[in-house]
Amino acid sequence: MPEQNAVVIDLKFARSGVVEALKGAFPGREVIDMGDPENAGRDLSGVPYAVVWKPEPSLFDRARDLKVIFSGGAGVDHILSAYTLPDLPVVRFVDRSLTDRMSEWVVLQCLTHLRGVRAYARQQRERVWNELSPQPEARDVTVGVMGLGVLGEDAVRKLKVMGFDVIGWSRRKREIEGVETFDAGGIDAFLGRTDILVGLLPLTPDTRGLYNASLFARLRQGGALGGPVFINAGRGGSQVEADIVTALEAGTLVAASLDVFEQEPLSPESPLWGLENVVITPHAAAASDVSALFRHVERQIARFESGESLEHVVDRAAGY
Ligand code: NDP
Ligand code: OXD
Repeated sequence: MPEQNAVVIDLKFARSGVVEALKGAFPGREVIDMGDPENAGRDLSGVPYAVVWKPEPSLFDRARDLKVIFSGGAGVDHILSAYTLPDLPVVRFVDRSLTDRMSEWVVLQCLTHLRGVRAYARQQRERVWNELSPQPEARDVTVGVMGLGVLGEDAVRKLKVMGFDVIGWSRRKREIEGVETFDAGGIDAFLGRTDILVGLLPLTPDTRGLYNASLFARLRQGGALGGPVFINAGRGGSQVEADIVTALEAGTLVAASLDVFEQEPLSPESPLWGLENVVITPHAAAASDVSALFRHVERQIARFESGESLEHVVDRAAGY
């Protein structure tokens, strides 16, 4: 039987990153790495902690004495929706490195659309010297961020530093200095002001399919970029890709940047690949730094074992 304070790891991340990060992690504890074939048949009874990203479905039956489940990422839909979980605390990954990476991606995408990066790349391929005008400034563009949690709030602050006019929307009203915010009921007012929509929402029953034709039609038409832009790095299940394609073709949207998709990997058949005004990244906006993840889990276990409350515990009823 494993030691009483063991940690089981089932992370479907790049294997080399997990192996490297495990060196020296969890000092004084037995670590059972399910990525190691030698552990395939291990008895997991008595193990109190699991660190998981898309774990094997049988894990929660086998590790029946778990006390805390740690998500390998900020999102928890990968576990809440796919398994019948024991009634235990689920802790999400919150870390500076992940937050910084996400804000880099969001700011990059907003600037890409503001500064016509796609159009200049096309001109360069065609050896065309042509200055695009007019050249709107960030202050002429309102970025509406949906989801004002750890990631949304940081993105809002960094977009403001770049000069964008930034507004935000979340389920409950959030106060962020210098930013107009809207709660769930204020969605129409929020959308009607938004030129670039940034999705940083978790996937829950309430947010599934939210980014659809009806929502795109309520964004501010016209505006400094010629029409609305849609950017999503939350979850692909919140978007209706057929509606994105139709909106782009009809001009209801003028451009998009997508890091997440209804089905991942995105099918080679998806029409999104072929659209000039769409930026596609392969769910790479903010990868988890595995060493930082293990340090975060170590800190939370230390709190738990000394009787302090765990941080970043998921509200299982709300789904995030
Ligand atoms: P948080 O839990 O900190 O924030 C979630 C935000 O979404 C909160 O502001 C919350 O509102 C809001 N929200 C949730 N449900 C609704 C709803 N129905 N209507 C309106 N607002 C809602 O999460 P994070 O900021 O840490 O992460 C957000 C998501 O980003 C993750 O769940 C994950 O899916 C995704 N992600 C993607 C990555 C990538 O690489 N593409 C990397 C990491 C995360 P309230 O403030 O009222 O609670
Ligand atoms: C996460 C992700 O949720 O990488 O952390 O998607």
